Amino acid sequence: MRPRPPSERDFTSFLRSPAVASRVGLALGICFGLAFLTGLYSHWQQNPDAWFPPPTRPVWGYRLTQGLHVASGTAAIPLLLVKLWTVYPKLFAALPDLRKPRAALLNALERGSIAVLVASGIFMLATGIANSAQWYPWSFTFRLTHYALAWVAIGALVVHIMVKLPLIRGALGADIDSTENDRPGTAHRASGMTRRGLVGTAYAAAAVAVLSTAGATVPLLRKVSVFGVRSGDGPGGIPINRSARAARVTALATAGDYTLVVANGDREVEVDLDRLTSMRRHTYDLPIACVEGWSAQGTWAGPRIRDLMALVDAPEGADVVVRSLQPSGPYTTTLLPGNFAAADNTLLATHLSGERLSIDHGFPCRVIAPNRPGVLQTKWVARLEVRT
Ligand SMILES: Nc1nc2c(c(=O)[nH]1)N[C@H]1C(S)=C(S)[C@@H](COP(=O)(O)O)O[C@H]1N2
Ligand SMILES: [Mo]
Repeated sequence: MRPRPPSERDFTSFLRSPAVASRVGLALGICFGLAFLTGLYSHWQQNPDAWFPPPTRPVWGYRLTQGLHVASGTAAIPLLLVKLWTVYPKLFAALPDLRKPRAALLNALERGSIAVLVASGIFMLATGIANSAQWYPWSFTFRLTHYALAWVAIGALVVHIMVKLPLIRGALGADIDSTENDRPGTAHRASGMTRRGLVGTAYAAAAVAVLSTAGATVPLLRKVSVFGVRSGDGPGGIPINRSARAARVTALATAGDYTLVVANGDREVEVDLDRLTSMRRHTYDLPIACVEGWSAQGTWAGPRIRDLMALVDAPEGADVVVRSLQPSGPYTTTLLPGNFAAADNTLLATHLSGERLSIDHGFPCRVIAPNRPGVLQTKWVARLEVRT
């Protein structure tokens, strides 16, 4: 006998039902929506040419939004797996009658949006997870690709929800064990697991996934966070993202003749180490909040960027370009929008936890500004200049 492809009716489990799919799907949709919004915010934060700059307050803002971004993406992984398992038989559903164009069109739209949604959704979660583990096994730029595909995924999700709305409403409105929305061929014998059990397990798996990674940003969870990518160890209680050695900056950062250059057009002032550390020092508790999801609070001290820019009579509120001693790499030049450059708590930190900054945290000095992605907290600063 020739084997035949499976048909929808071969899948008889009553767990694979709209009742389960809509409940798990609702949670998944919330995760995708939250990840999308917090992702847009992060993208805006990192875009130096944004129409208007992000606010400098609350200082923990980015720590919260990026923590939520990574947590919602993490929670989405088990939910997506359960959702795909639940709806898998629909892949083998009979094709619509082409003599009914309206139904055929809707069906094509439905299948097309699902294909795009599944592919882009898996891409988003896979690249996100790899990124939060600091693994970049690709040659495209992560941020732009992750951002572009986010629009594709959210667009496909909106189409999917619109097409399915009547079924979603019916399934969510009815009791979870109601059979009225079930696929044809569903068997109603009790099997080992109930629908409630499966949905509860999916939610619990999502919660476990979040708790086992969230210690990277919530210190209280560190003990249960067995898969947390960052421990929270490191000088001054702050993890080290890229070490001085990895950035090939050790010799330059420890050179005896180091001077910081502050520039406003042609006007330049050289600030040597003695002068830098004898300037009026301010102390603030501010987090480093990495886009990869980990974050940690530190007690930073150093001169205000504002006071340094005043040495060259920079206009108040001017944008400042920050250049690192680091010879190459994506974070060697960053932009401090004027509102950040002018803020009281934007420092060129020379100290962490009362001690001189360690080489891996950016010795001789680094930018620490409130409510900013970690990637913009430039280490081993060589030059501050007014943007022209
Ligand atoms: N010059 C330079 N600055 C940098 C980086 C870098 O690679 N080079 N990494 C950034 C990133 S991604 C983060 S999260 C923070 C981490 O700072 P930390 O290593 O002191 O924790 O530094 C930022 N500053
Ligand atoms: Mo980072």
